[in-house]
Amino acid sequence: MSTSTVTQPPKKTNRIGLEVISYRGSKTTLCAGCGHNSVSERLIECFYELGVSPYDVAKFSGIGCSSKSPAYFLGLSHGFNGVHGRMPAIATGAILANSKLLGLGVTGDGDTASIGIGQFMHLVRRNLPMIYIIENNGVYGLTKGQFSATADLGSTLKSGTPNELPPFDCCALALKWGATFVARSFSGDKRQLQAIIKTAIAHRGLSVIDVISPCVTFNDHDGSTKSYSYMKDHEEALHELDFVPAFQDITVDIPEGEVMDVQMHDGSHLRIRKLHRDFDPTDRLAALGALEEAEAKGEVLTGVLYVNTAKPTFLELLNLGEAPLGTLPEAKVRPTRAALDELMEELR
Ligand SMILES: Cc1ncc(C[n+]2csc(CCOP(=O)(O)OP(=O)(O)O)c2C)c(N)n1
Ligand code: SF4
Ligand SMILES: [Mg+2]
Repeated sequence: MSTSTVTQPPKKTNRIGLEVISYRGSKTTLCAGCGHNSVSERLIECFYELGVSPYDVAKFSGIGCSSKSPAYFLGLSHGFNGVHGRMPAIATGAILANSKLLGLGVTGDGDTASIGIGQFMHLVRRNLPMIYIIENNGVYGLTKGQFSATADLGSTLKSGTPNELPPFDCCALALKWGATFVARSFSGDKRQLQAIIKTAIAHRGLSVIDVISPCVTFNDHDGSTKSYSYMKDHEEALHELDFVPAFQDITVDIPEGEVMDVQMHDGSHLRIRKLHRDFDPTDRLAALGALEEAEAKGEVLTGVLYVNTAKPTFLELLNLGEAPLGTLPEAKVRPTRAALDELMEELR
């Protein structure tokens, strides 16, 4: 009697030997078609393709459908679901305690621009090294679709009620407050969003990514400016983006002509193929101007708006050193009895 052995094809793994399943999370409970689900998919792909260890990532969020989404990707990573709008404070504490972690914040437009605007402002000002993704649908999806502070003037609720307050543009605000990486994308633009997330992973500093991410249940109707059909008609891509990781040979295949390469801290490259615009993503004023111009035309400008690799991060400003605070022995982080007594004497 002959025996035959069935050989299984080798499992596909990334450069650190992990399969894509190691980057997935639990099954989504968000509505089918919600833009936030596409963002989760892109995060899984980008972290897998770049071979980032999921054990080195710390996910942070607040409250909202968007803030639930970290449960649906990078299930092996650390995670903290904070109070509504207060994720930046938690992320700041965690990254200060362990600067070796790659911080990944996922939040909503309500979480960031309504209740959390003050926290967002200080996070940007400090240039804390982390990725900060705003899944922007213009409404509070989780609490049944009220307008958020990013809802456009004249945009309507499902009931037809128009928004009468001017919106906050999170990219323009981040640029004003000194952000070092600012980008906007659309959850339906797979290629562009992938290139932006990969560049943000390579950036040392705060990366603000505002992703228009339609809420199919409460804000995907004709009067909405954050719907799939509106975005299809009004998205204006600044440029075609490509990301070349440091571990790939970057000397090959650099096309001639209208191409600009921005080198990131780790040696990776953000490669920009200019379309019809002569846009320089290292010019902050030009980025602000382009946003204003697009708003006046009713366009949604997407792409990498600004990159600054020179500004120090919050960790560098604090001169924290290489070893994470959380790993230092007690003798280094706790004043001695004698030092405390001396201090008390001085205060008498
Ligand atoms: C302190 C506090 N205030 C209000 C709420 C109610 N609440 C929960 S989620 C949410 C808005 C979420 O909107 P967004 O951040 O845009 O997320 P989305 O659901 O649209 O993804 C609000 C107001 C809360 N949970 N906590
Ligand atoms: S209510 Fe809106 S934001 Fe929330 S999961 Fe459904 S589609 Fe997404
Ligand atoms: Mg929202």
